[in-house]
Amino acid sequence: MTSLFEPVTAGALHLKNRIVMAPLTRNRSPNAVPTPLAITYYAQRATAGLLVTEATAISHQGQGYADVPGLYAPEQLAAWRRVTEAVHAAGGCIVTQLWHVGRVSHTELQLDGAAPVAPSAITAKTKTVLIHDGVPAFVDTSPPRALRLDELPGIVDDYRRAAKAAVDVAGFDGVELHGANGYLLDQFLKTGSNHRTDAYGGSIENRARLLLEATRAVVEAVGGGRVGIRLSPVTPANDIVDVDPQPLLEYVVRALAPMGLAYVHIIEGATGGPREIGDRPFDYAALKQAYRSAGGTGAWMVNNGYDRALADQAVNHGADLVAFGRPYIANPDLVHRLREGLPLATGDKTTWYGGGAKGYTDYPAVEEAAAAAS
Ligand code: 8OZ
Repeated sequence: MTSLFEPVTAGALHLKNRIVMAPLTRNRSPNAVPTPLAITYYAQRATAGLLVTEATAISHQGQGYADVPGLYAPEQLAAWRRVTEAVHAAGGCIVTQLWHVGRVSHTELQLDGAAPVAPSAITAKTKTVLIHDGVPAFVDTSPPRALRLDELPGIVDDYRRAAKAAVDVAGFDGVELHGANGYLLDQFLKTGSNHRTDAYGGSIENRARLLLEATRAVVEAVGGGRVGIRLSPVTPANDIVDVDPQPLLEYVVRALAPMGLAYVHIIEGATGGPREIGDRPFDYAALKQAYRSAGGTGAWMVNNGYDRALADQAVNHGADLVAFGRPYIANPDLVHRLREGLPLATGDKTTWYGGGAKGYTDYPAVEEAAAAAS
């Protein structure tokens, strides 16, 4: 029996347990700069084997929501440096999630009010978040323009530059490419959003090209052992859909296998929703098998709706890491609570996105809660 609480190695990352804090968007970084509250927030959660930061934009063009952080300006990197130092001082390991939202954006968030960019000029039927006078509001995304072929190398360079700066300047232990949830790389992968007729559209090989080029660039920049990637084979998040996800995702993981990645992070089902969707179940075991058969040695990280029992079952069936998202909002000491079988606190949804300390850094660990009550 493998235990969730046993150490594990994921590439160059030596993790003290198999519990991962999943990336969680919190919209508390005005001007894309994390505030000192983020230092407390992540340090409070440093008992996780691995912390993955909230999705963090690799470029201004990659921004799609109000007050999400970035990795493309010196003040952003300096602010993240204080976060990574605090996490390391608390004995934690932390990677940042590299994000380009593609079409899931709004002209108000783009440089000079430009249109968001996408594989094809198809508007996502989804919402983004704008904050006016401190009040978050969900608004429709703006119609995107299709990226020109000659712009794609620049986007790959943005991934490379952000990864290098994240590790060398901001002090992260590694990076995770956000290849999931209907953002740019997923938009290229899937047929609903990619209608291109050039080398980046059409066949599976072509649709996977940008994701693989970006991953290779990031691996060259920081070493494969410090790189993870998040994929969501079937989530409908952000209006994303593919006609035939099984061969697409199996192709992707086979192509990732020789890159020596630290881990592959899979969202099973609908992000933050049901683990089973549609009438054709996705075969996650076959996906993992495709990766291993092609020589992939990275840790296999599973995510979505896990509790202690399901997580125990997953590690006993060969998952190396289990990521917990929403439970981490209100349970900074989630590892302790899972280990001891203690009840989990539920977070206040009204403070998920935007605001300050309330609903962010004010959730106590169980011991603190007990001390306050006595
Ligand atoms: C919730 C709100 C905004 C963004 C994702 C980065 O779904 C996100 C996200 C989640 O991956």
